[in-house]
Amino acid sequence: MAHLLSTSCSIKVSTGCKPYSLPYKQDLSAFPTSLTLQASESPFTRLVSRGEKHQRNYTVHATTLPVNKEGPTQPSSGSHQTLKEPSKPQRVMVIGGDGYCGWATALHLSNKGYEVAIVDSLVRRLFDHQLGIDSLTPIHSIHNRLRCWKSLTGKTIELYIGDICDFEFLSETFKLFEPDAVVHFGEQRSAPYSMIDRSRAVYTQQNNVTGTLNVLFAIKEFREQCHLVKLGTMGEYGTPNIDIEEGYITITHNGRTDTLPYPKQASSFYHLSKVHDSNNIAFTCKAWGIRATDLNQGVVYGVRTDETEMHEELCNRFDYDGVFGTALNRFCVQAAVGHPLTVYGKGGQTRAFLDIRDTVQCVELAIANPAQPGEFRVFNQFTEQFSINDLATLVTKAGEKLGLNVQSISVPNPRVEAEEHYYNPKHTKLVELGLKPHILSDSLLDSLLNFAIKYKDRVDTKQIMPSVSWRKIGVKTRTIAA
Ligand code: NAD
Ligand code: USQ
Repeated sequence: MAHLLSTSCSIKVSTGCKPYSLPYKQDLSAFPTSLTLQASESPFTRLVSRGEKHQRNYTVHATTLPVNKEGPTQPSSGSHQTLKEPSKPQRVMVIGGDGYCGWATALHLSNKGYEVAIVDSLVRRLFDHQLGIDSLTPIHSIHNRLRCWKSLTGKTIELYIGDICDFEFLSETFKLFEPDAVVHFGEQRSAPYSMIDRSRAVYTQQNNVTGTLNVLFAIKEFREQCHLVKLGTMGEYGTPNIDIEEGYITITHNGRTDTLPYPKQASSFYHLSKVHDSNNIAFTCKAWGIRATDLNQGVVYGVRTDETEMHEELCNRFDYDGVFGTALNRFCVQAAVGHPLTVYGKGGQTRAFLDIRDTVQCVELAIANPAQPGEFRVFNQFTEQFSINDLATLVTKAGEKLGLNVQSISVPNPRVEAEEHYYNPKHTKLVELGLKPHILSDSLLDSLLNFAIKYKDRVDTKQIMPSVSWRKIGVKTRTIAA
């Protein structure tokens, strides 16, 4: 599929931008950029939007190597750090670095002294165009973002634009950048998107599973010692009626005992793609000695990190629509615009959550404390758990304090999931490595709500109600493009 999707494109990005210092309103469009694109038809055109042509698989090697003055965070005590030169900044490739978690992480790692390269196909921006949705926050082009970062900090983040399903492209990026660690965020990450219709279900699994397989092969072929830090999801486990362990469970059966991968019960084609990834990674750790950390992340909320706050042009995306928006972020936007909070079904669904500032912290901890060769390490990456009803109550109270009139409605659940269930996942391993969680406090909810209020004029309220049904997959609704 990757080859079928290939197009021949090249982009030249001039790096001759004038340095500038902190002002918020500076217009970066003044910096010269020269683009040359050639694109050919591909099946992907049919997959996500008819009648449009897209650019796929173009490669950019935009910048020269950075000169960093600080070293990265050192491993916490008790870790099994085995890198040869731990004091030297490591080279970290952030796949999916233009997305919500990836952008914040790339900046954070760059700020901490790592040499960072972003690899991204920008396909997420394309999904937004095709579905007619947009981030609550205005987001700048990846080129402007990186120029802004360089101007503010003097640090360069390399940029490779292309599809990791194209192994030729990925190989080139590995050979050019020579990563010590790869943080892999680069997947189609929306459960509702994967449940729109057959083509999106197939696309999600092909994109995610093939992309991850290619990363594994690239590590094996070009960077054997490279540590893979892969973003998985808490949704891989489902909602079993027993405690959820971190990756493995010890079972005694018919008098014999073994420690086995924890059973997986994912509940969307997206979540299933993560299960398939985990199996492929576990196998290659065993077979080829790959070192890997699977971060089973909960639902992320928030938008600000120390780095994205430094300038408006570094602002992260914030999804609130019914396809890409996630529970708490959506509720804050709904409260800000006076839309009732959309509790699906009974609202007893309980999930694990974390602040985006903890996402970047956890990834840094995983990189600084790498897995051993051959080790498939699993961390449950979240800080707290809430039911959807809990979240609705918290947002209602916080909204009222700000003078908002917040109501909730029970929306017929578009998903197939337990609406009342036991939920007790463990999450101690990242804390043992030094994670200092940001807890969902009143003041944090306040600031999230104020943030949503600041941008409320950009909200398209037509995008708020869920438009994808697990049971009626393939039935077109008014908000989904053909
Ligand atoms: P996102 O959609 O904002 O970003 C994903 C990025 O990956 C996009 O920039 C996209 O263009 C890129 N991408 C996708 N397929 C690619 C490919 N084949 N080649 C190159 N680039 C590709 O998603 P996010 O919210 O930042 O999530 C990042 C990762 O974290 C995902 O793997 C997701 O499953 C996981 N995760 C996210 C959350 C959450 O709440 N956002 C929670 C748990 C896990
Ligand atoms: N929900 C509502 N109302 C809403 C939105 C969601 O009740 O308006 C409910 C859903 O039914 C579900 C729960 O909230 O029970 C979580 O849904 P979500 O959309 O916030 O998150 P989910 O689809 O699970 O996916 C998100 C990210 C995904 C990541 C996952 C982590 O999009 O990339 O893998 O969170 S986890 O949930 O732990 O699997």
